[in-house]
Amino acid sequence: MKVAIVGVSGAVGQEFLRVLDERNFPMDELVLFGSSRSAGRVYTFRGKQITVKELKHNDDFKGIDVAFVSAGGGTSIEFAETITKHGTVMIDNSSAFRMDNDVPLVVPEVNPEDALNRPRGIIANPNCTTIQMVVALKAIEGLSHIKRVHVSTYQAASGAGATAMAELVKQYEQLLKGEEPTVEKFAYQLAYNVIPHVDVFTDNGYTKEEMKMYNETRKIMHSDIEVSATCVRVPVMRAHSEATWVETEQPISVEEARKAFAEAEGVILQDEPAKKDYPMPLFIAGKDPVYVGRIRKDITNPNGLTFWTVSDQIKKGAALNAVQIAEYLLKVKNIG
Ligand code: 11C
Repeated sequence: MKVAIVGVSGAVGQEFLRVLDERNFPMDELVLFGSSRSAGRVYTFRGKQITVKELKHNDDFKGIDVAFVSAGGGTSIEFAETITKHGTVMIDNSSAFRMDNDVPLVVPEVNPEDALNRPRGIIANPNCTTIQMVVALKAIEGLSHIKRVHVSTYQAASGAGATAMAELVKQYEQLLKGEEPTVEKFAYQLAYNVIPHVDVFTDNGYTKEEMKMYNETRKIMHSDIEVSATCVRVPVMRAHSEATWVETEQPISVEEARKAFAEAEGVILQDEPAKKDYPMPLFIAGKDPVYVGRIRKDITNPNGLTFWTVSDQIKKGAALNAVQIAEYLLKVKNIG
């Protein structure tokens, strides 16, 4: 196995290094790519020093089995042909190809087989808020078809990248010193604030992030499910949280839901509110699963159930999900 990471210097790129190592991903060689700015940097992987190559339109991907790409949509679009033309499977973290009919959009706990049908050699990794939601929804869908979801997200700074995380830290430091905070990555100061605005607004009043949750969920779940989202940026470093209300065809009891979550792949049930035990981003940053708690009947709807999820945005929301896709392809002997 020969593996590449494209965009290795970014927050997700760095997480790819950690996740591949942590999971003992089988490989003979790792090749790192970046922009002209990060070319020449050296990263250590499994005790070996690897120099970042500049991503260029050449034959550098010849012989590479799988490329984990996280360098923004523009780079993905520009380099997809260069990356895939010799048979490399491109697992793309950007939103560039997610809704294309000939590109599968995959969460291994939900629709792994979709990864096998990839006419363009590209598999898209969904948006981080969608990933954690569909992992949880899969458990409920197994009990009764989900007709409708309302979801409100509490998204960490990490979703906007490493520089945004640094900006949040800097804002607190500046405010403590009585200085004017730097505001570059977010619409407003995020420290001591929440911002109901992630990505750009679309014509229907929802943001692109909110519409991704609508469209991507339907594609991944192969479902007519309706999703109405409000996406909010909160001053948290790297795990996203979501408050979710689902309406199912048949009523589901809290006990049934708890059992389904406890047995679901990729889910940890953390739901003992009387003991103040529920998932929180502070304690879940750096962890793999999607944590589910605060499960209760929706008092406004007999077919409604509501719960709270938290998952690390850079891990399950990005790098880990992509590596799990590659692990699935290896398991079914589809690559390597
Ligand atoms: C955020 N969810 O938290 C975004 C980041 O479509 O891959 C990921 C955007 C995407 O800002």
